[in-house]
Amino acid sequence: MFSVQSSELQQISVEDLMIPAEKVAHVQNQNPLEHALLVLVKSGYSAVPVLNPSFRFEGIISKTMILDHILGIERFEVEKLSAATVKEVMDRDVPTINKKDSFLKALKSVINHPFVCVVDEDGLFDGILTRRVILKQLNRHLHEYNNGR
Ligand code: 4BW
Ligand code: 4BW
Repeated sequence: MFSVQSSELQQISVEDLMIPAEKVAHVQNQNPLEHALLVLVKSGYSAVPVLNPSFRFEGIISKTMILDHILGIERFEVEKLSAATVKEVMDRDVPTINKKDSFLKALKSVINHPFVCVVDEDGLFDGILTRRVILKQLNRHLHEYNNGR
């Protein structure tokens, strides 16, 4: 049987698979919601990381969180987009991972989240690890295993 434990997957760390910070769309905690919505719509992503001005990871913000925040009784109260900032709406309760963590930990972390932020010991943002990259890697190993039999 295919064993994740016994394969070369054990040699791979988060660092080998992550999308580095400079390629990740992000917003700052002090940005108005309007700016965050613009970044989300223009980038095409459903959610992006939130950083503070010193590049420390704070949480994530999604289109759904923003729309939920501006939803009134009968209409979307779009004027709230300039009145509120990202830090009032973002989700802080999200797991993070370290670039030295193993493939197995990475695999587990993306079961419940489409992406997980990679953060160092000082809380600085290193990048993200996506479900796509993890599944691609797993798929490659499954094919290599099957072809080798
Ligand atoms: O612009 C895109 N390019 C490509 N190649 N694929 C995309 C793009 N936008 C979406 N996708 C695909 C990916 O397979 O749709 C999936 C869901 O996107 P999402 O969640 O709902 O916007 C993508 O899956 P994924 O690559 O595993 O990424 C999971 C989530 O990670 C995305 C988004 O919230 C975040 N993300 C990915 N790359 C990012 C990013 N956030 C900021 N900057 C990036 N470069
Ligand atoms: O209500 C939720 N509960 C849990 N446990 N996780 C949730 C929930 N809402 C979102 N999530 C998480 C999941 O990891 O955020 C991801 C992105 O949600 P999305 O895309 O942008 O609404 C969720 O990833 P997923 O479970 O792999 O689901 C991927 C996409 O499939 C969702 C949504 O478009 C669709 N989907 C999943 N379950 C659905 C559903 N659509 C309708 N009904 C469902 N029960």
